[in-house]
Formats: sequence, C-alpha cells, structure tokens
Amino acid sequence: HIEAVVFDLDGVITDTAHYHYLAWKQLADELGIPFDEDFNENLKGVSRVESLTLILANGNQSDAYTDSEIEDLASQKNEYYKQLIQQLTPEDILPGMKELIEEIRSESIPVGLASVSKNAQTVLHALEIEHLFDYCADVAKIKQSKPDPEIFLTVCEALEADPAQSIGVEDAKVGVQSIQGSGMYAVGVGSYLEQADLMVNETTELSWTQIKQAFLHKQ
Ligand code: G16
Ligand code: MG
Repeated sequence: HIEAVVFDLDGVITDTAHYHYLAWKQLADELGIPFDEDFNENLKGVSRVESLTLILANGNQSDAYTDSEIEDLASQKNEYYKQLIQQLTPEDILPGMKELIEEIRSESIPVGLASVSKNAQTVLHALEIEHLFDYCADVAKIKQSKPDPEIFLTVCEALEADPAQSIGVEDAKVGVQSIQGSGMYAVGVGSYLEQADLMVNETTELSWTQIKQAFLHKQ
C-alpha cells in the first residue's frame, strides 16, 4: 500500500523552473557571467543563495562580493522572479498534474509538498491548488538542502507516512537523490534523471495507475 505521495513544486507542478532560469539569467547578464539553460540544470532544486554561489563560481567571481552584497544580489534575483510569477494563473499548472493529485486524493492517500522555494505558498495560491496538499514543507525549518533527504523525510513524518511506502516526484537530479536518500520511491519528470526509479519526459506521461504498478512491482 502507498502511504503518501510528495511532490516537488518548481518544474513538476508548474513550469516556474523556467522563471527561475530567466531571473538568474538577468542577474548573471548584469554581472557579466555566462549563463545558459545547461548551467541552469545545476540550480534546479538548489536554494537561492547556494544557486548564486554556483553562478559566481562559474564566473570566477567567488571572492568578488561581501556576504551582504551576496544577500543583495540574491534579493535582486528574487525581485525579478516575483515579477515573473505575478502572471501565474491556474492555467499554468502543468498538463495533467491537478487531475493526478485529485486522483491520488480520491484514494485517501495524503499528498505533500517538498519545495525549497520561499515563494512556494505564493505560487500554490496563484495556481489555486493550496487545498490539494495535506502538508507543505516549511523551508524555514529545513536545515539541509536537497540532495539531503531531510525535506522529504520531514514531509513524510508530518503525513505520518513510512518513507519506504511513499512516493516522491521530482524534476531535479538533487531532488531525485533526496527522495532516494529518504528511502522513498522516486519518480523523475524531465531530462537527466536516469537515477530515478521511474522516469518520464513530461507530466502528460504520468499516469497514477502506472506509478502504482511500478511502485508495487518494486516492493
Ligand atoms: C526551487 C527551484 C530552485 C530555486 C529554489 C529556491 O526548488 O527549483 O531553482 O532556487 O526553489 O527558490 P526561492 O528563491 O523562491 O526561495 P523546488 O524545490 O521547488 O524545485
Ligand atoms: Mg523542482
């Protein structure tokens, strides 16, 4: 039996991963640091300040800024991002995701959210799907970033679910590692996720029947 399904937000439920990319791109351009979609793959599921650290290192600017300047640059990126997500509406839920979550809930399986984004509640609100989650990770309380399993473990615990009987869904490599580190079954959506237990290219390919079968088969 399945005790919980825990979703990542950015890149799984909605394509805010692209808005994160655009916001970082704008900041990187201003700093004169090369930045493209390939490099952006390293930032998926990675916290705001850690992402900035990686970008500065990529531009050989690791020691160019003080801690307080780094805070300001991270806030600047967040302003660009907040501007971009102002346009979000329920239309921006990735195809099939709302139906998938509703189907899981119809079987009385608790659903959780494991996003490291401080903007997660704003995004859920804009998509009008807050009511579909029984528990959302409180990022302020999470000490270790993905790939550490802490965030997925915390959500399972709050849902009173055994991680070994639960499923996580992620679009980031570090996210898949976090799921697997917690002992959960990992479903990967997108590219570069060969490590996942079950992998699909797009959300339209996610079928609850298939996920359940694959999970039970692995037991
Ligand atoms: C997301 C994104 C990351 C982003 C992080 C922090 O994680 O994948 O690219 O850097 O949140 O976001 P914010 O700057 O809004 O706090 P997730 O876990 O939802 O994929
Ligand atoms: Mg993600």
